[in-house]
Amino acid sequence: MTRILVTGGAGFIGSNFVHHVIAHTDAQVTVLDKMTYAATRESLAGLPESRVQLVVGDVADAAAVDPLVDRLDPATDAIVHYAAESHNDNSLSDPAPFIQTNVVGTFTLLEAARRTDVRFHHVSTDEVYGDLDLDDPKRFTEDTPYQPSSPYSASKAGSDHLVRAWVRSFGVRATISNCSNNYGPWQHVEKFIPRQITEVIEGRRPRVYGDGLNVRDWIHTTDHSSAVLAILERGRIGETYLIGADGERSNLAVVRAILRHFGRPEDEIEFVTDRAGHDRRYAIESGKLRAELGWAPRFEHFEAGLADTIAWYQANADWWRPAKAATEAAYQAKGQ
Ligand code: NAD
Ligand code: TDX
Repeated sequence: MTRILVTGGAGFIGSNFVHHVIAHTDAQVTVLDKMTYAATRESLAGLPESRVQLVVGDVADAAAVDPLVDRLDPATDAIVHYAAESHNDNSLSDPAPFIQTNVVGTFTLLEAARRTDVRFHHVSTDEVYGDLDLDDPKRFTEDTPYQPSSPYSASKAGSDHLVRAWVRSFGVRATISNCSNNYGPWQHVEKFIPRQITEVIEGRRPRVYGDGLNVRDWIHTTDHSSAVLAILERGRIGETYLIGADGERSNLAVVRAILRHFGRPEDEIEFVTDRAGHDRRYAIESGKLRAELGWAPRFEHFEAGLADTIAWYQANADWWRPAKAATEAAYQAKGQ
């Protein structure tokens, strides 16, 4: 693989993948990113200019996408598609950008891949499968039926369906990955773990939706990146791979771990208005990825990865503080 076009490569997970590719391959990377509120130029700082280029543009704009895809060589190069509107709460306030970027954006990239026969990897989420009961022994697998709950997860489900249709109808050489909840450096303070870490740093209480018993299956973003690279290099065309690290935790358990880390009482929690349609539990069975591609997570101990992440937010307040006040004002207006 000599050149990879990474969409959304200035976001939380996409930027981690760019670092991973530069560290573990010889590839050149072009990032196509609209630089929305969620993008972070600093996350790409320090990468070699000879190997990484940032192009500001919209994945839903064929005039921005086509010249970049035309540069790629179908024999060696690939598109890895991370760009998305990614926050469930925002999709409940205003679904329109989710449909535009997540559905129309994926369509625009697929059309470019169809025209050029460039290899395509689509980054998706476990939320397309809906949710599980807390006491359900089942976990999501590649065969779980789609049943998205929110405008965000419905838009991601729509994008997955487009990829599958373009593989079957047009022979586009694509793979899909559906990953569980990521944590790590550079995640926007609107998301659960960075919001709670920064609330405690600011001397306030963590804010938990509803009863806090909802379960998420946490994976460090670096483990997500290594899985996507394995799929890109060795995955079977047309296949879907679920990515997860057996990290199921209730929201309350995560918040208590954060409070413990800061030496705060574990009951110093503010329970706030629940999210509409709030999914109860996500859980990933990642046996196919592990058995077929030999992938395994490196961050096996969530508490250790969480401690690293807390240390990172403590050391990088200059980065997150400008976004924090506006994010909290928007939550406060919704009673959250
Ligand atoms: P993020 O919101 O941090 O970053 C998204 C990036 O996409 C930003 O840099 C943004 O500027 C860019 N972008 C948005 N709209 C664009 C457009 N129209 N054109 C070009 N760029 C655009 O999101 P993230 O958490 O890094 O998620 C990245 C991908 O991973 C998404 O596809 C998401 O669905 C998927 N995913 C996320 C998680 C998670 O836990 N965060 C889990 C599984 C899958
Ligand atoms: O302040 C909060 N309090 C709270 O209790 C916030 C922001 C969230 N929550 C809850 C809602 C969820 O149960 O925490 C859990 C995690 O919330 P988010 O960080 O918003 O993540 P989630 O909705 O689970 O979706 C994430 O994982 C799947 C990503 O944002 C998606 O992009 C990804 O597809």
